[in-house]
Amino acid sequence: MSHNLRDVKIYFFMALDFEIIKKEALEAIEKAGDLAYLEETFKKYLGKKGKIAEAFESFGDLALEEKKELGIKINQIKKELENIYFQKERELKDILIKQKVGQGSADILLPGIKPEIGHLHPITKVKREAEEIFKSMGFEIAQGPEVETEWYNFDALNIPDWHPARDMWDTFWLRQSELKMKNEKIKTEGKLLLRTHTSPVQIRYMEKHQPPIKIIAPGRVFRYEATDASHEMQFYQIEGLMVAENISVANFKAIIQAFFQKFFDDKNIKIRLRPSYFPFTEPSFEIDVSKPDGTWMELAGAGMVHPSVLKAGKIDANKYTGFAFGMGLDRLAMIKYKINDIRLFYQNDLRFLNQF
Ligand code: FA5
Repeated sequence: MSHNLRDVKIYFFMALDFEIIKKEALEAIEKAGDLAYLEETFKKYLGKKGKIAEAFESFGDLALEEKKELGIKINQIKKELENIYFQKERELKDILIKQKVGQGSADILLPGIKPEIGHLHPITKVKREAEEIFKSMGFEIAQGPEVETEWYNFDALNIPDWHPARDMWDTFWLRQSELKMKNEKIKTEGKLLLRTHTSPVQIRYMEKHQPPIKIIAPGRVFRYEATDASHEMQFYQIEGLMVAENISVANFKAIIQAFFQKFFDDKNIKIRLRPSYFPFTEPSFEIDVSKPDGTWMELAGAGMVHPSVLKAGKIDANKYTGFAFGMGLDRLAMIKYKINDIRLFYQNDLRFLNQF
């Protein structure tokens, strides 16, 4: 490769020039006492119209070989200067922060801004509290599906389709075609519906377990009925079932009383049992709890499990007896939190929900 003497000379002079610029720039960066001066220095040497860029332009007519070498050299110098520039910038910023903290304009002891986190819905709270109390009394938690068959929701609970008691539970029936259900199931268990109460869980559990049985089954239920201050179309119940030898109404009374005392944290809470009718219990009663204003609110239906129901659950009705109850969780929450309209729970109004 042949080197033209003129180009070699220019190369050396220019390389020297860059070394001088570099030295100058380093001194200026080193000297910088604040960020503004540092930025100026950057512009002066490393900016688009800075000294390095200017010098770069001036070797336009240099031979290719020398041009290349000079380019490599300049890039090295630029990198070196940039690194030193950024290091200096960090140092100056640190000094600035320390000064500000010292002057008290940034109080590092102030508590930070808390991120907003959600909280439990009042019904969920009440559900969990009720579960804990029943668990402490030895009950296990069972579950069943919200989409039920006619058999579990009605027939197995001693309510065949001709029975007038079906009218007690206005029902959302599901269209079979929409559900792609197997016809075999319809033949044996009847049409599908949204469960109107949690009582079908009793049957589902008894089919798989023999006494002693002591369960609760909390969950959502649905009724095709008009809403008002104490009735929703969709609400929560908590079912209870205890089956063993020699279970009597006295056992039920003791347990439900203990539950209410704990739940309302009041040893003198007043409850009353009213005679009632459910096809799946005999005798049956309704449980009312006294509200703070002295009036009564119906909280649960209950009774001694009907022998036909034990049979449907494959349990020997001659040997075992049991009690069952179905309590409205929403109504429990209404009394606990003094809420006079059940519909508030489902409107998702944050002004209401934020109170819990
Ligand atoms: C039943 O649903 C029976 N399955 C209860 C039962 C279980 C009886 C086991 C015997 C043995 P009832 O329809 O009364 O019963 O409802 C029970 C409770 O659910 C009521 O006491 C009430 O607290 C609540 N409840 C009923 N309907 C509504 C409604 N539309 N909105 C809110 N809560 C309701």
